[in-house]
Formats: sequence, C-alpha cells, structure tokens
Amino acid sequence: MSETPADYKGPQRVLSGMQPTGRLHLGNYLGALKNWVALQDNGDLDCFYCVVDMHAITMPHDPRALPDAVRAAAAAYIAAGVDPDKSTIFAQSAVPAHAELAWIFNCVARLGWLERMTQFKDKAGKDSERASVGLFTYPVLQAADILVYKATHVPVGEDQKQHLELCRDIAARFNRDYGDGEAIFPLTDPVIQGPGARIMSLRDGSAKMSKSDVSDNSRINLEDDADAIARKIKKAKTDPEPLPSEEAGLETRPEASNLVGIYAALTGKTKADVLAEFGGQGFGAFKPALADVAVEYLAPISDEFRRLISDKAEIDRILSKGAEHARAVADPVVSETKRIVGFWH
Ligand code: AQP
Repeated sequence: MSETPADYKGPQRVLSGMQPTGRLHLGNYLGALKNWVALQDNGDLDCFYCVVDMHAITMPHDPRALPDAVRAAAAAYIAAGVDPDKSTIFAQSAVPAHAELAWIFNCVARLGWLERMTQFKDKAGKDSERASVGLFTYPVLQAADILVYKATHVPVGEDQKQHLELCRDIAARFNRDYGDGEAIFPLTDPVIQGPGARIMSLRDGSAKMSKSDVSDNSRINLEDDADAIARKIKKAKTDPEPLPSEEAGLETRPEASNLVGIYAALTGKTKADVLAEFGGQGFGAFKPALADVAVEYLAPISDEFRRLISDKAEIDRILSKGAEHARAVADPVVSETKRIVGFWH
C-alpha cells in the first residue's frame, strides 16, 4: 500500500484556522489569509476556514471576551477577502466532530512525536509542568481539524510546518493501522509560500510577529489606521547601514530582511526586485515608501473590518450557516472513523 496523496481519491479540500487570541496582524495575513483567498478564488477547491476557539482555551483566556473575539476573527477573514458565499466560515467549537476525532487521534499519535513539538516548548515556557494538557495535545486537535474534512491542502505560515508534519504522521499511521490497503485520510499538503511565510516582529527581527506579544508596536494589526501603521514602521527596529543591493547582504540583518520581505509580499515582488530598487538607500527613504505601500494595501481591509464588526447579527448569521455546512461534511467522516476503529454501532 502506498500512502502518497496521489493515492487519495477523495475531493480536494482546503482547511485552515486562526486562534481568536487577539487582533489579527500582518503576519497572519501575509503568512496565511492571503493564501486562503487565493485558494478560494482558484475555484476548484472546497474551502473551510474556521476560528479555532477550542485552541484558544489551551492558554489562560477571558471567557467573557471569547465570543466577540471569534466574531472579530471572522470579520477579519471576510475583510481580507474570504467570501462566505464561496468558503465555509465557522467556529471550531460549533462542530463537535473536531473533538471526537481528536480523541481518536490522541490514541494514534505517540507521546514522543508530541514531545518534539517546538511550539509547545515556546508557549509552555520554563514551567512546562504547569501548562495545560490541552496545550500539549494542541497539534493532535489541529490534525483532527484538518482531517475531519479530509482536507488535502492547508495554507499556513512557516511556524506551522512541524504541526503539519505531525498531521501527516497521524494520517499515515491511521491508514497503516486501520486502512486495510486504503488511504482513509489524505496526507495533507501544507501550502506555505511567498516572502510573507514568516513575518517577524517590528521590534525584534529574531521573534515572529505575534498576537500575544505584549508590545503593540511589534505588529501591524489588520485594523490599524494609516497613522498607526506609519508610526509603527517609523519606529521599527533597524540598523544604521543602507540597504544592500543583493539578497546575500540581508543574511546577518534580520530586521532589514524582515522589512524588505514585508515590502516584497505587499507588492507581489521578490526581495531581489525590492533591493534592485532600494539598494544603497537608507531606512530614512525606505521606511516611508514601505509605510505608503502598507497603508494603501491595508486601508480597504481595515475599513471593511470596521463596517462588518458593527453588524454582529450578520456575522452570527454567517457563522451559523458555516457551522451547519461544516457539520454536514464532518459528521459522516467521524461516523466512518468510529466504525473503523471498532466503536459500538
Ligand atoms: N509572524 C507570522 N508570519 C507568518 N505567518 C504567521 N502566522 C502567525 N504568525 C505569523 C500564521 O497565522 C495563522 C494563524 O495563527 P494562529 O492564530 O493559530 O496562532 P499563531 O500561529 O500562534 O499566531 P500568533 O499571532 O503568534 O498568535 P498567538 O500570539 O496567539 O500565539 C497560522 O497559519 C500561522 O502560521
């Protein structure tokens, strides 16, 4: 039996999600959302985009704020171009099949696989004994999120690469243990592409841009206005050297490399193109050019976000409709899986 994706005969589906753990930022957009929209507009793929609120409770959270945070994430998806008439947008917790499949996958994944996950080590910090068990098994739930739709493509940023390898390991192990010669689950392909796949903090070129960074100046939020964007780029950490003319000159300059990468991702150019234009110039010239590009790009997204977020009823309608469709696809997959592992039926 071969376990390659080519073996898998099911429909081509896309699944991805974001945590409602804060305001979505440029890293979330360039690393993932932009590719979500491209895959949706490709036309041949059935796309499922969820707000992963079950993942959000793996860390301390405010239960009163969570429902609105889910609505805000859904509004950001739509403002960024995810079309609820073309893609299924829903809250993860509204589809119980994710949790059911996660339990089965907890019994497929091996402890050693999870112990290698670097995101757990980063998020748990030094006192990992006090981290929730949910944070440890987070990648297993993520595999269930994906495979409960038998998704074949998952557009994510580079930081998710290791989790997607684990998802493939779980699918391969399940297929081998239970498949009887058949690929029950696809070996999902990560879609990680473009200069935006890893956007770094504006305050520290060695840390990724993140919702949970305590400094708001470290990120550009999708809902920031023009003044905030220009101010954050002006304050972004850099070095005193002018920009190099060749990409190799960025290798030891993480902050410069990050800003050039952001410019490239926003303009659809390569880093080499950007350096051909700005090589030899200092940040005094480059930062205002980057701010102009970022403001022009993000203004329609933040305007649309503000319009959508003021209409809670409309967002709830979209989330309810999405959940209904998601359940209709996910429930039969879980029923089939339960039968395969031998549960009473
Ligand atoms: N800096 C980044 N560059 C490129 N892609 C990124 N992603 C996140 N940060 C960057 C991608 O965004 C998607 C959603 O991520 P998530 O909400 O599940 O959580 P995360 O990866 O842990 O993102 P954050 O912003 O750092 O959130 P917190 O602070 O809550 O942990 C994923 O596809 C991710 O790759």
